[in-house]
Amino acid sequence: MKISEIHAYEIYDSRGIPTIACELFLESGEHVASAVPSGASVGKFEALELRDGGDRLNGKGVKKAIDTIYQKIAPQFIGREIEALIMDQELIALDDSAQKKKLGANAMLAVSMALFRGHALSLGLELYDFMARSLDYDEMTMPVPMINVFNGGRHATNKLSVQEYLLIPYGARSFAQAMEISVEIFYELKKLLEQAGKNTCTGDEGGFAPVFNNSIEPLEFLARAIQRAGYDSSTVGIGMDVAASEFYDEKCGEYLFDGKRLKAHELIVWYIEQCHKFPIISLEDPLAQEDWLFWVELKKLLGSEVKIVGDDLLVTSATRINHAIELDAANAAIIKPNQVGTVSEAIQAVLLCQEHGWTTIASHRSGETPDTFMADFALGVRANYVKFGGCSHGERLAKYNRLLQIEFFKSTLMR
Ligand code: 2PG
Ligand code: MG
Repeated sequence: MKISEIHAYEIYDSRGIPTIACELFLESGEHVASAVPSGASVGKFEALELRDGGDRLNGKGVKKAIDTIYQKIAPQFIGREIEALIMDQELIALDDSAQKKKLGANAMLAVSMALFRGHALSLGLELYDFMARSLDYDEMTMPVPMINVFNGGRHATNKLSVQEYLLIPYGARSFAQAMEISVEIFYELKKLLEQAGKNTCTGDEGGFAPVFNNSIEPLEFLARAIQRAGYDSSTVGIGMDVAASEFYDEKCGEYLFDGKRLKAHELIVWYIEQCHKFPIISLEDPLAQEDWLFWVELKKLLGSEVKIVGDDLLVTSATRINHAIELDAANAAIIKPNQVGTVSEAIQAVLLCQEHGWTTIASHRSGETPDTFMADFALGVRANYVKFGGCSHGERLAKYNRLLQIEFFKSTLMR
């Protein structure tokens, strides 16, 4: 089926920041849409977003990126038979710069996502099914959600050092049960916060964002909520996205954590202590994005029990993941297509992780739209976990709900 038109226009994400919507039309008249997410705690090595600069919308406009789609990208593909994998390679070839400076990762990803959706539609397949078939995966398993319950760091104004606290219902028998467990704990947490006189407003990713005295208090609240909801560590684990690059002082090589200046080894001791006290099973970006030696140290000390997850460290880049594999610096990777600019490169990152027995976590960004692409992506590439935010905010739940929809119809068909 041929592509007849590609359009792009400016929309706004969950923080009111402009982003790109792309619509691709097939010659049948059918069409698909995509919308690009955007991060706040952005890794130094991520592919770059093209933003307009100037006074309009605080310089965050994306009209230049939209012009790039109309002038440099769309003309390559219009009138041709849709072939997502081949066209994605052509897209990559259009910008050979290290961080996609020429076209902008936002412009590229908008089209890349639309190509995958359009190709799936042209074959009459669901997106996840199209992706799985293109990888020759015939059996699919539902990923486990990592649900954001507390927001800190750059995602809230509460001055909490740790960016995200996550509940991980890994013992659930289905995605539906995993969501049910998570929501029950979310309700308990709200009650506990209310009883403690704490604010229950939510941060950027739909987790609560009250003021805490230190980074241990949220762990205590979460552990109590898990218990009060009737669960224990055989079913539910805890994760943290520390986003440590955000509080790393590069000049002195120290971490400004909980009002103190810590050396990397002191922060590692803090992690070890918390892992002994709480059922922590995942630590994302526990150290800064260039503090490789201490990543290796932490992986040695905790890697057999805990997922040591690279996000800013790896930025979904095959080159950086390969380096981490060589050093044995982590055992899991966050996968975000907008960190590399195309869906194909994100798939390559997943395959590399899978080849080396690493865990993969398909992730949203803190600036999101209701686009559910990442839910299908996670299932199609067989990611082990998904991290789509908390049990509130429509743009977060849209993605969890998409997985519920897929699971419902798959199990209904099997019955
Ligand atoms: C992260 C992400 C998503 P941001 O650090 O993992 O939770 O945040 O999109 O702001 O980089
Ligand atoms: Mg992160």
